[in-house]
Amino acid sequence: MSTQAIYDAIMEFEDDDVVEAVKEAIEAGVDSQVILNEGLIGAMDEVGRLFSIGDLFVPEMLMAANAMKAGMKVIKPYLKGDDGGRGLVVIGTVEGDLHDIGKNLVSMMMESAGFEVIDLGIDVPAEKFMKTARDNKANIICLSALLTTTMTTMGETVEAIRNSDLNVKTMVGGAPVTQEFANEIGADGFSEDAGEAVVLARTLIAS
Ligand code: B1M
Repeated sequence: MSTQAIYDAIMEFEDDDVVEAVKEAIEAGVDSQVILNEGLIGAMDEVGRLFSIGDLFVPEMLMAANAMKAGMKVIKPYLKGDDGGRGLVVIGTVEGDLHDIGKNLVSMMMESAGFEVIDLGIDVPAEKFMKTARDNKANIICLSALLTTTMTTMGETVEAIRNSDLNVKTMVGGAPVTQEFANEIGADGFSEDAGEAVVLARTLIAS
């Protein structure tokens, strides 16, 4: 069984069909990472491409995002965890940025890997990241940004954390974020995707 039905249902913004297609794929034994990467994320990449060339608009992008979220709810319990994760992670999308699908995915994968996760949601100011980390003695703050404009905010947030008295590592990610950018802003780590984020978090905590 392929993941085409999942992909198609997202492209048609049909939340119920996405849920059904994901359930069918799981029942047919398709690997959860394949469902995620080929079906769910694959469709969102295409939505982004169509938006870039003016074939889709914001309301449609939002409907696709909601359809993807419906699918993510179904797949959440099947994302493979292991017993490697220990520690507390505070995660959020930086101030000015409303994208949360990738951040939610990182959050889910961290939880499945055994980390305790406090998810602050979207549009999160630096002060809120720092207060939450301080109040909960977090090991890592994870920042997500999807817009080139909010990469600046990400840099400012990392700087504020570094200039504070907090003993916490910072990890950054999101489609426009790169390792070079992470180095430039002084983040402790960068990960390309949610799976890599788990491995990196474990390494940072051990270091
Ligand atoms: Co927006 N949007 N959007 N959007 N949107 C992008 C990002 C864009 C690339 C589309 C495009 O032009 N092709 C473009 C940004 C261009 C740029 O900055 N250069 C864009 C734009 C322009 C905008 C608006 C400005 C549009 C407008 O209003 N004119 C507006 C901005 C609103 C704001 O934030 N202030 C806007 C709005 C929206 C919606 C609200 C409609 C919706 C978001 C809904 C939601 O998230 N709840 C939306 C969507 C859906 C997208 C696209 C199509 C899909 C994003 C997504 O969910 N991808 C996106 C195009 C694209 O990226 N292909 C686009 C799937 C997700 C799993 O991937 O988030 O990259 P991603 O996460 C990955 C990795 O990046 C990584 O792990 C995940 C994979 O495992 N990762 C991390 C992410 N965060 C991490 C944190 C970590 C580690 C890894 O911590 C350590």
